[in-house]
Formats: sequence, C-alpha cells, structure tokens
Amino acid sequence: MSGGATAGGACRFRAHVLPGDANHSGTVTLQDWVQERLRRSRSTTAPGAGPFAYDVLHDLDGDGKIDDTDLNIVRRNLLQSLPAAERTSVLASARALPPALAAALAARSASAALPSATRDLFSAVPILN
Ligand SMILES: [Ca+2]
Repeated sequence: MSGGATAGGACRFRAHVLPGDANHSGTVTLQDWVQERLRRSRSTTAPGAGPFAYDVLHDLDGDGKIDDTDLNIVRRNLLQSLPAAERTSVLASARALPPALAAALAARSASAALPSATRDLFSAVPILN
C-alpha cells in the first residue's frame, strides 16, 4: 500500500521488467516467441483481426509494429525469469506489512536473489548511497 497506510509515509513501488515476457508469465518461453511470430508484421496501422491481431503487449520495443526486432528481444531473453524472491516480495508488499518487516524482507530478498539489472534499477533498495 502506498504510504504504508500512514499520512506522509514513504511511497514505495516496485516495477518488474522482463524484456520478451510478452504474456507476463514471469519467464520468457517458446510460447512468447510463437505468439510474437504469429503477430509478425502486425502494426498499429495494419492491426489485423482475431487472436493474433496487433497487441501493444507484444510490441516489445514500442515502435508500433511487431517485427524481427521484437522477435530478437524474445530470443535474447529466452528462458530468463524474474527471480522467485522478487515475486515473493511483491506478494508481501501487497499485504501492507509493517515497514520494518517489509524492509527486512526486501533486504533478505535482495541478498538471496541472483544478480539482476532489473532489480538494481527498480528495487526499493538504493543502488547509490
Ligand atoms: Ca516493435
């Protein structure tokens, strides 16, 4: 909960970014690649119709078209997953834990997870002191 349910409390938000995870499963899989491939050549100006019409979630670079660049984003990140500890901490933060407990869980998650540029950029833990 933003502000920790306290007026003037710190607002902490966490964003998870996994390039290529078009279906938001938490892992970039062959399914993401197939869905990209079936939407190839769709764009905002020629969206097509049906289940494989243009979908902004599959336009991974946001250029308005689904093309080889988007397929390459999936290919480069194939089998990458969000760290399990990150997913756990999202659930924990959604339950509005007391700030001290939330900070302890975040610190434990940060130390237990694999190195992650995404976590470094979007973590609640400062990367610069
Ligand atoms: Ca694109």
